[in-house]
Amino acid sequence: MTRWNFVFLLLLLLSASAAALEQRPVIMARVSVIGGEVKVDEIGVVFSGSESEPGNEYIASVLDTDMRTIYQTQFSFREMVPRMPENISEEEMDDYYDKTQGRLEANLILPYSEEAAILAVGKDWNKPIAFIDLKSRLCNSDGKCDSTENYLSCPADCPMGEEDNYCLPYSDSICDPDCVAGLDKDCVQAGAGGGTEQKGLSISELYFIGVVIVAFAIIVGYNVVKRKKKK
Ligand SMILES: [Ca+2]
Ligand SMILES: [Ca+2]
Repeated sequence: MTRWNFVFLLLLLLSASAAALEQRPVIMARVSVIGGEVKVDEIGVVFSGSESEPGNEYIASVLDTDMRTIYQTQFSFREMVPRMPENISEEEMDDYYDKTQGRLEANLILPYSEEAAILAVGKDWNKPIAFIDLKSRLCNSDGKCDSTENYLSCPADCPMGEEDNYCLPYSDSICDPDCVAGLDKDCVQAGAGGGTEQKGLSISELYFIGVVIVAFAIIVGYNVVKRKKKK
């Protein structure tokens, strides 16, 4: 291998690993089956570089409102051994076993698209056993930020400056109240409770704006004087 080939290979490897780590918006959904009923227990859109666990028993399809497939992947359910709650009576224990025995679970990571409307789950791609409504969970457009919505999936209901339990530390002049003050540079500490608030303009920013205004005034003034002299 020549030296340049080696350098090229190294660059290729570096870019491949960077791509593997790249964060993209995904739908994270915890799907469970109890007594044949398929449910979504938790769902939300987050930035992530992870993939679904590999499997081949079931097919998950993300469909748009016209039932066209946007994305399809294979997965398997795992049998879950639920954690027993503490201080539980015998009666409650029977009830608990009935509810949780044979419970299957899968964590799906599906690429997010605004078109995503339905999650279909089944053993055959053309015979789904469950249709789960994604739209109403990820963005129901009712003007209220619900627990399964956030800025990524529903900016209309969860605007950037309001709490949605998901920190996006963008330098966008808006303090994301879900971030601590150091993480989102647009936030400052508010009181001793660890809360944050929107940062005002800093001294250096005010100074910069002042300099720009003065420079602008000088240029305008200079041109006015020059024009007057010409007349
Ligand atoms: Ca909502
Ligand atoms: Ca911000």
